[in-house]
Amino acid sequence: MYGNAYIDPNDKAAAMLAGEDPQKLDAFEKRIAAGEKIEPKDWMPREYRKQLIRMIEQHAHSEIIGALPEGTWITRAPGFRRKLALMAKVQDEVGHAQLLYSAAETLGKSREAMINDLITGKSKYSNVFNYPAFTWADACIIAWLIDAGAIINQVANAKGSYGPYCRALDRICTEESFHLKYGHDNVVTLATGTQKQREMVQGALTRWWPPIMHFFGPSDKISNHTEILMRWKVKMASNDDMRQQFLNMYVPKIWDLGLVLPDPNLKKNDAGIWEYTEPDWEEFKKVINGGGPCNAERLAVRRNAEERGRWVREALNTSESKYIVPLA
Ligand code: FAQ
Repeated sequence: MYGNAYIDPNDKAAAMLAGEDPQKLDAFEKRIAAGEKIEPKDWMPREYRKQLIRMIEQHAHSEIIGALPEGTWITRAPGFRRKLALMAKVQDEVGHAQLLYSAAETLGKSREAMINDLITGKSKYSNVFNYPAFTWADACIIAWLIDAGAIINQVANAKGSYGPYCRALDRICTEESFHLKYGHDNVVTLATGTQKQREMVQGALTRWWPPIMHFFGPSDKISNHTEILMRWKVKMASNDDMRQQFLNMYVPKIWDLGLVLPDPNLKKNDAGIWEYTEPDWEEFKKVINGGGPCNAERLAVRRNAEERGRWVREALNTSESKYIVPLA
């Protein structure tokens, strides 16, 4: 019961739900427990709405910012076939952002407000896209392993409770599975290629491993939102569980290619749990709060796109003929 009654200050969930109508809250939680989807016009606690906006918005930002490190490789991808495939992938990622912004809009935050929060640095987006893609192999590692991580997260969360987000995730996962195959094919080509190609892909893997370990979010011991998000089936597994799933599926594939992971403590123990060196959470915090190697550059690109596209948005939103050239 979380109405206006006495709230234990140590009970985080109770504090978040203070002031909610206990009967409505109870009915809402019963629907979630029964596996029903919550739709935009349904009653929902303020905290559920707030958490969903935060998470879906950050996810949408990650997709458009995520298009940037790979996008710079379109003109330099080796061969016409790979250029075409990369162009299609980047286009898909931007399309994912469109789906996700639309899903977040159903909760009452406008797209303009979301974009504004991104370009002013108020909103977060995935840590991984704040690192540079130095070589073609970096773009290949992103397409294989970042997409793999994204699929693990999104296939699970597509079974969650908020209808518009789950439907967007279903569509996104289908497209991501093509990206994963494309990324895997590129990495296999490099790992089974010349000495120079093998060194290039090994270098990229070594650079990307720490950000990939961070990608699933802080360890469960220090995650802020997992408890309430799992209670409401927005997140269907904890950060550590998703990280374990990723390690279980991809470490053997990486080792099969003869590649080396830069963690001497990485091993599967007798209980089937992957052990690893604790990721550097201070570095993670620095990067997600604007201090990574590419944060300033990524936001500058988005700000520029926003400025340069202003006249198009104005033209679409106006009924005046300022932008229409009269026919002679
Ligand atoms: N990066 O309490 P938790 C993709 C923040 S899509 C940055 O554990 P939560 C496709 C978190 O926001 C990739 N920040 O948070 C693609 C919170 O800060 P706040 C994106 C992170 O929400 C591929 C604080 O840390 N995917 O890659 C990260 O319960 C290739 C405390 O953390 C999604 O967004 C991070 N990695 O769990 C595109 C999926 N992790 O808000 C192009 C949906 C945590 O309190 C090329 N999101 N933080 O200031 C989720 O599943 C969850 O939000 C987690 C984090 C699992 C990311």
